[in-house]
Amino acid sequence: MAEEVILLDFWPSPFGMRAKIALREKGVHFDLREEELLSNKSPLLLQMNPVHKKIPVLIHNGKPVCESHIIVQYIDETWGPESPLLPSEPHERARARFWADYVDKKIFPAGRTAWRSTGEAQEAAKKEYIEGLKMLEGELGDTAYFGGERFGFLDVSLIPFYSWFYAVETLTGCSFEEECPKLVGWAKRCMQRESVARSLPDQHKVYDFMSEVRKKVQAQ
Ligand SMILES: N[C@@H](CCC(=O)N[C@@H](CS)C(=O)NCC(=O)O)C(=O)O
Repeated sequence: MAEEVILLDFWPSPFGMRAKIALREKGVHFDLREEELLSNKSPLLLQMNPVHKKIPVLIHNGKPVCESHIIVQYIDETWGPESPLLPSEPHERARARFWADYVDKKIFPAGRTAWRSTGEAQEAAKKEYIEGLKMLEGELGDTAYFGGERFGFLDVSLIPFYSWFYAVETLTGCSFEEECPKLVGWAKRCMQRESVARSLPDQHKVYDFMSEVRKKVQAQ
């Protein structure tokens, strides 16, 4: 029986990007459905993720999987066992999951506050964002990817945020190349992978989107 794989997405979402990268790493064909997230969530999204009503949602043969890290792990367990994203050794797996959780708890909220706010709030969030990225840069060390020589789970978790770098730099006045050059080198290496290059939107398009959201947030 032919498999049906649908991904409910919203193009600037780093969470959606994770799912797209993982599917492309595994060579899975999927039907990408763009949601009108800000104005009109589809009945399918509300039916498939009634708890959070958020994208991404992966629908595999009619069954939904929600939450980006859970989706990436599901993809890893379902397809392409010859090219795993999570390491096989339990402690290495735990380490990858720990830092991926750190990305969601520290990197995402600090970055979001940095580009949406102004003044002292922006400065504090920018500092936190840069500190968080430096921490991850230390974790990367001198290896090609977070998992060593292989592109893996933590790379998938973090690389979407590279598409936000230009917007965050422009809206907050900082340079990631100066602050964390090794991490930027890692990001450029990831961008050479087709799975990543096809899944990350143009940084200028992200900037235009964020500038519009920012105007709305600040007018409230
Ligand atoms: N923890 C979730 C976060 C997903 C998320 O925040 N999705 C946003 C788009 S970036 C969304 O669907 N927002 C719609 C809403 O909040 O109503 C994950 O990892 O998938």
